[in-house]
Amino acid sequence: MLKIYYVPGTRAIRPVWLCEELGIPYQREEISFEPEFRFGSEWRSINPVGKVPAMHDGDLTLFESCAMVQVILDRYGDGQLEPEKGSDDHALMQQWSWFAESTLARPAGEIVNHHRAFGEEIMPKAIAEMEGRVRLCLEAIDDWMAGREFLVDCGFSVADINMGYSLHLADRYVPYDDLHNAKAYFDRLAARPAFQRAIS
Ligand SMILES: N[C@@H](CCC(=O)N[C@@H](CS)C(=O)NCC(=O)O)C(=O)O
Repeated sequence: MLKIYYVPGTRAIRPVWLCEELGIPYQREEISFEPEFRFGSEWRSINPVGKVPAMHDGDLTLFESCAMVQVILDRYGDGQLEPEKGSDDHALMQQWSWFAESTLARPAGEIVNHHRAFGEEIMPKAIAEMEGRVRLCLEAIDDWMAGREFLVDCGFSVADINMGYSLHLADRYVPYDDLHNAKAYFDRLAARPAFQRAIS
C-alpha cells in the first residue's frame, strides 16, 4: 500500500488529495515538522533535503510532491483526472502543474522560510520582492481562469490538485480576494470533499 508522510498544511496535501479524489487506498503517516526530526539521519534517508512530503510505494521512495501525484496517477489512476497523453490539454495540464510548484510555490514558500528563519529580523525588501512575484503568478491564473471552471477545459485534473495547494499556500501571505476569477476557482477547489479530507 502507498504510504504518504504527512504534515498538516504542507505539500503532502497534494498526493493525499489525489488518493482521496480517486478512492486509492493509502496510509497517511503524520510526522514531526521540527528541524530536529527533519534534519535527522532517519528522515534524511527518506527525504535527503529534510523537506516534506515523501512517499513509499513498495520499494520506490519519492520526495517531490508533484512527482508523487503523477506517479500515483500513472500507477493507479486508470486514466482518470488527466487528458489524453500527447493532446494539447495534456500539455497544458503539465504546464500548470509545473507552474504551480516551480513558479508560484517557489516565492510563496520562500516567504514562509524567511519568516521561519529570521523571525523578528525579517527583511521587508526581500519579502516585498517575493510577494511581487507571487502576485504576478496570481494575476496570470486570474486571467487564465476567466470563463473557465478548471485549468484544463476537459475538466478537473491533477493540475488543479497541484495548483490548489499552491493557491492555499499563497493565500496565507498574499491574499487575492480582488482577483475574482482566481479566488472563485480556489473556492471551487476548496469545496471539494476530497480536499477537505486531505487538509483535515
Ligand atoms: N518541491 C518540493 C518542495 C518541498 C517543500 O518545500 N516542503 C516544505 C513544506 S510544504 C518544507 O518541507 N519546508 C521546510 C524546509 O524547506 O526546510 C515538493 O514539492 O515536494
